[in-house]
Amino acid sequence: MGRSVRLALNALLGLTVAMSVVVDSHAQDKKITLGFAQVGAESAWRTANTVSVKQAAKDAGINLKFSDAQQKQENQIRAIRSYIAQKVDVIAFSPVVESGWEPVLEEAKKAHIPVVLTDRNIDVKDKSLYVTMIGSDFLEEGRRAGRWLEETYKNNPGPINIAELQGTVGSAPANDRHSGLMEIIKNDPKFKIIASQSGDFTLAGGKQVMEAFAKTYGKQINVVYAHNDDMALGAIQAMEEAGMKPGTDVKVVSFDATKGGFQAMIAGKINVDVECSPLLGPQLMSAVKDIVAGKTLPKRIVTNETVFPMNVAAQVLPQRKY
Ligand code: GZL
Repeated sequence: MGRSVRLALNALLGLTVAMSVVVDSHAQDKKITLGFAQVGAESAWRTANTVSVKQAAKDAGINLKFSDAQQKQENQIRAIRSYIAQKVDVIAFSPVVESGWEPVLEEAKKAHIPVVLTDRNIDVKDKSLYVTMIGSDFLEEGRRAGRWLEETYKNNPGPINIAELQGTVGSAPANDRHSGLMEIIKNDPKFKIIASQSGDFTLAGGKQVMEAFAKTYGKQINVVYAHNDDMALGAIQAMEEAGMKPGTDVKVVSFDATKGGFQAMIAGKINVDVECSPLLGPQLMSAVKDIVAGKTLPKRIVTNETVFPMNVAAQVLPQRKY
């Protein structure tokens, strides 16, 4: 091969390498845009979750488009469609309920926009509609609460009557916190759920439902099983207005382990709080960067959590972040 041809080929190779470095660094410099469709602002947990997502996006240099669906599925679907139209790099959302997502997720798939679920899961046959689900194991949270009840009442023959304040109807946390409890107590006849109704994860909802339960069942209630702290705090108000003593006459089991839940435990009004961490922002942003970089992720990323009985609340509260 003549010298001139060799020189030309070397120059071409050098140019190609230079171009790939430019393209690659340009690709690395391109700011990732994430479209996030949040459930709403229904509870202290949700507020802390929103703060975590927004702060983590800022820390990661990710351009965040954020929407609040006010706990309505149609608003979340509308937000996801708008992110598809805006051609964001990744879509993430916390599904307000488990069903009804296939059509809009099919549209995201057709648009080649990867989807990440955070906090709550969805019930779909085609698991390729989302890359991964980052969040708590609500079934295990329910089991943890059930095990606490079994331990607390192990020397009590019963009956132990439970009034349940359920979360949003059809949501994964409400379904699974109930199922997890039932897994543990279903074979122990002394436990009986005498009342169960949704308070939609809000303080007002918990208070309203508990007012009705107190009127109908009064002193028959031994345990209030609230699917989150906001409803537990509302139920505490209702019980005190009805002359009941939450935390002593009536044991209160709650979820989330927010600062409000800890303060109620210190006041002796919540007996145990099952942790459910809203601090999912950093894990979400790391997953988004991995997806854009072409890495494969596990289908499920579970957050590690624990259970706080009231007797540790005072010493633990200073370390709590939400
Ligand atoms: C649980 C989350 C629930 C919280 C509630 O991960 O989806 O929704 O338990 C919140 O406080 O409203």
